[in-house]
Amino acid sequence: MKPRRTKTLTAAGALGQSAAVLSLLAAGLVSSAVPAYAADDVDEDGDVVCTHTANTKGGEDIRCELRIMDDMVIRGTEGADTIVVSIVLLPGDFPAVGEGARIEGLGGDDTITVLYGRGGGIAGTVDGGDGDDTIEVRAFSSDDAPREGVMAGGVVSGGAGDDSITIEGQGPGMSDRAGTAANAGTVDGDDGSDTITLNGGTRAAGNIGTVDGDDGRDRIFATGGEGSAGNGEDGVITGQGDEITLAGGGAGGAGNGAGAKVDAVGGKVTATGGPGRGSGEGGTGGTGNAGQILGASDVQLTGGQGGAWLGTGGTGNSGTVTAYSAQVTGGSGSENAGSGKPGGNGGTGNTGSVRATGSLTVTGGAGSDGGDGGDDSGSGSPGGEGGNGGTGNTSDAESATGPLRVSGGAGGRGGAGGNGTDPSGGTGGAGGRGGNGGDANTGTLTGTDTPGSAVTGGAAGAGGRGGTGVDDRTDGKDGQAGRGDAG
Ligand SMILES: [Ca+2]
Ligand SMILES: [Ca+2]
Ligand SMILES: [Ca+2]
Repeated sequence: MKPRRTKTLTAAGALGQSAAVLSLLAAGLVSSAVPAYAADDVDEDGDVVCTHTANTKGGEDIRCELRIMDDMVIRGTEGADTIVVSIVLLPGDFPAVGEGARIEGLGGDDTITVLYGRGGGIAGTVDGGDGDDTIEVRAFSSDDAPREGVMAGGVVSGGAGDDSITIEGQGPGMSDRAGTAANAGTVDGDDGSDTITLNGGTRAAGNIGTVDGDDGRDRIFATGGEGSAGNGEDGVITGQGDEITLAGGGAGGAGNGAGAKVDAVGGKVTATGGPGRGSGEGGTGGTGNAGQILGASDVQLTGGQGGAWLGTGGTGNSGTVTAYSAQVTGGSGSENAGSGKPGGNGGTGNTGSVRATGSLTVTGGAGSDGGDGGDDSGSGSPGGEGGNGGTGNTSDAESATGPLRVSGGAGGRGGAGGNGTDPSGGTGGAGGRGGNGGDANTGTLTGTDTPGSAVTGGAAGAGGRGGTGVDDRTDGKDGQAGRGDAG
């Protein structure tokens, strides 16, 4: 196949292919602004861009192996169509569906797939139309000049019906530059109960554009790639009564990023920070919410777990939340990575502003357990210290009518001492000290006079058991329990 570039397909060029369309145009039945393609779609050189084959579902199988550009319209039928747009050749710096171009499924349960290459995904419009449509947009391959799945100005709309829309950003490519967001344009589920799934590429957010679930009980998922937010920086997600789930990627990405906004009237929002970087001394877990989450019925925010080893858990909320009920929890400390290592500290529950008209629970993250010491013929190794629990609230937490419960995180257990195994003189290692419980509150609490409210310090971690030696005199000492803080 010779390399080629599709040129602009003008109305005049299209009409040149079809005397029938020309007569419709003359009769005023077809707009010259939107060319209609009765059978095969061709460019102005006469090259076939899309082929149409009738399928057994009353629709067409439409395959387009070059990008769809400018004012070109790929239109299905009122039956169930399968439309695939894939760029076989890397065509240069152009989107798969160009600005002004449209793919329309029309009625029926259609499947529309766009596989994009170097130039990026959708700068025009993909519209499933009526029916329960499945729309998928993902990169054809990893590449060194990645773009978004839906680019700024691009639109993906499910149309009426219960649609499934899945969009993936591009991976990191051959260089170590970041990948791309799944959506930098507009994704609209439209009427019906839609499922919208956005997965960011490496170090890129799931959403930096606009997502609207629209009418119906929708489910919206936005997940960041490694080290990035699910809903990143300028991302805006709007849903009414919807279920919205945001997750940061590994290496500490936030669930909902700083500057991001979720307008979730009456819906449920879950935002979880990504786990901390997991090599060497682990990194801090990501923040659950660093942006705005407004108007939800129920909000669950959790910081990411610290990275192994020693990583601190992420903050549950550092942004602004208004909800009917909310639970905000700091991330737990890292899992210990091995013999005698200390556990990571829990993250802070809330450092931002949380206002619930009903109940509100804010909890510091749990410290993780210290690692057990290793056995040795001479002297067993000491156990590691348990991590300290995180502080519950350091800033501004308010519950208007329901109970306000604020507590520090529990300290981790100290690691057990290793055993001295030589029967003639082995000495047991000392158990590790337990982690301290976290403070409940160092900030401002409003609403603690409501029945059921409580402000409670975190529980102390238990000390580790000493290792055994050759006899009682050479057994290791048990570790001390951690200190539990008052509320
Ligand atoms: Ca259709
Ligand atoms: Ca449809
Ligand atoms: Ca829909």
